[in-house]
Amino acid sequence: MTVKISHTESAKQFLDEASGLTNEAGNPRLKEVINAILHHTVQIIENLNISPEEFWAAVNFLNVLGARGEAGLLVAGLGLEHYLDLLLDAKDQQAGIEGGTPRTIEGPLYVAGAPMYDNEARLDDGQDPGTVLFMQGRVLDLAGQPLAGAVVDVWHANTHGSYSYFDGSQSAFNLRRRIVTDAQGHYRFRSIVPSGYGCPPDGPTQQLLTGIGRHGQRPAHIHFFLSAPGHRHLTTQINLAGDAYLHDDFAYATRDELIAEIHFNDDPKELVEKGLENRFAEINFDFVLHPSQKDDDEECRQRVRALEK
Ligand code: MBD
Ligand code: FE
Repeated sequence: MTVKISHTESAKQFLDEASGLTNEAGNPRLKEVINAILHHTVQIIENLNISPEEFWAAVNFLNVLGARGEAGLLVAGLGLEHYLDLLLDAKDQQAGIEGGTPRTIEGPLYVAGAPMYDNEARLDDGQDPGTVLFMQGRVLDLAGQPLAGAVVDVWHANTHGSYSYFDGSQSAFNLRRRIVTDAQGHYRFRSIVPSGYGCPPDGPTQQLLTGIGRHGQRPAHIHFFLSAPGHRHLTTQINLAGDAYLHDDFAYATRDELIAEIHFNDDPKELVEKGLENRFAEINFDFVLHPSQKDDDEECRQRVRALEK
């Protein structure tokens, strides 16, 4: 037998009280959000006949999720972060904004404050024996004109698929840099070819994904924040062509326009020129930014994420 009470006046009053709507203190926006969460939650409990055992299993899951620092991983894996992109895309479409490099998810592994360089930088600290990667390109406006002084904030994983800061064994800001474009809008960097990411196999996110019959793997990718005066901040990634998970990303970030060809080069003359012994990889990729519509869409909003350990 299913009993439902969430539609009753007394239940509504109770949830108003529990979300602080009946008091004068606190933050009105927070009250509104908490009230909606409570209403949706009790409806799920009623509609799906959630048992006390299931309820406490969920509470325990949240504790483990927090203790392991995986909340950001779960929202990516459940597609909620991609959903934010779909919503922003729909808003753009409605406003007639089109073209440019598409956005895709930020992911939970950005760290603010990476070292800043003019025009070019080396991202890796030389400790990872991965394939050397040279990536270069330009930042352009919608008319194809170069954007000088644009900031390319780049971050990616090492050959184990781990990110500095979150992986305490890497040096500070390894594989994280900000590069300012030159007068022709050029940026370039040397790094190593990243590997794809896999959710920690013993963690709560993978446990949940396994429970719904899914894997927790991402294709090899490189993250970017792009910003330039008078232009809209862009959060995006490139996904490396040829990866087995390219079209099977657990976080749904791959977009056709963001697939980057990677060329492996073992030309002896070029190896000598570059002072390298083994074959290296090259990626060329240009980014196209929209003009900013409002004052506040040039910068990325604050992120609650530590700068230093
Ligand atoms: C990543 O590297 C990532 O980019 C996302 C979205 C989720 C987990 C790991
Ligand atoms: Fe990533």
